[in-house]
Amino acid sequence: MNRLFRRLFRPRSSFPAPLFFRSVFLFLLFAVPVFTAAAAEPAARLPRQIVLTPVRSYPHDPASFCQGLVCASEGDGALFFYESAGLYGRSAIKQVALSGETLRREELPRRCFGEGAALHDGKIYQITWRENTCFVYDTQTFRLLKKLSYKGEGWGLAENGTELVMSDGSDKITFRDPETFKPVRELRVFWTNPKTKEQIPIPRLNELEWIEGEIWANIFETTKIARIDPESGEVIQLLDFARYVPGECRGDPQRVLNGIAWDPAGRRLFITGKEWPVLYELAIENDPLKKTP
Ligand SMILES: [Ca+2]
Repeated sequence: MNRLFRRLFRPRSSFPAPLFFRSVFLFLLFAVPVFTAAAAEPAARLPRQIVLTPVRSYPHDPASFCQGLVCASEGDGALFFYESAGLYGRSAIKQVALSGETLRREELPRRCFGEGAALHDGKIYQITWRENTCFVYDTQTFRLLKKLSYKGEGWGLAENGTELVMSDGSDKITFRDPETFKPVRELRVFWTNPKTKEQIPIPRLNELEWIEGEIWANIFETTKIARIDPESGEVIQLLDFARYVPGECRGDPQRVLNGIAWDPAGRRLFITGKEWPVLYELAIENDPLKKTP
């Protein structure tokens, strides 16, 4: 290749090929591979309308006031969860097996109300409702590494690979620096009325999950999860989980849907709720990224 470049960029007098052929060669050399690479990119996004199907259910501790749920896996690939539990005097960060068994548990101070949790760079981040504190733990030992502070309420937490993504009960999503917890940017979440094109704010965003380049947020005291475009804030789809609310929790304003976790390797969605006795695994029926065996 070096010889080829030297020949191409030799002084004109010693290069016999006309300028036209040199231009064509350069186009083929640089532009074509770029176009080919772009064309070979897999579809990175889920369809605008996805369909979810239940796969199976697992036990969930009915004493756990689930405020945040995130998937993780052992070295052997076995999946488990980190779960943040809320309420004053009952808040904790937990490692929970798929069977529902609590494998590890660290209590929060009694003055703290646990909220969303996320994993980033081998650490668990757990925010609190009105205590303006994010606890950061080592994933292996649950040792408290540091405490970060922020203004306002803490509701849901997720991460997008480089930033933490946080809700505060309004229609606002805040992207934060994982080192300092300082806000990087904000997003307002809205739904566009298809008839009037009016943009309607969607408040009470709660537990979050980052799924295939989208923010998924459950809307407090409803059975709905919004799929949100993280660039514009527009709601792509509202998914309704009313059929999954356990009989004993129906009509109870406390025991609502409030746990969303995504397993990117198995492409599995897990949902549960506050003091729900069950956790569901669901699959995306029309998932373009799911490899068929
Ligand atoms: Ca989550």
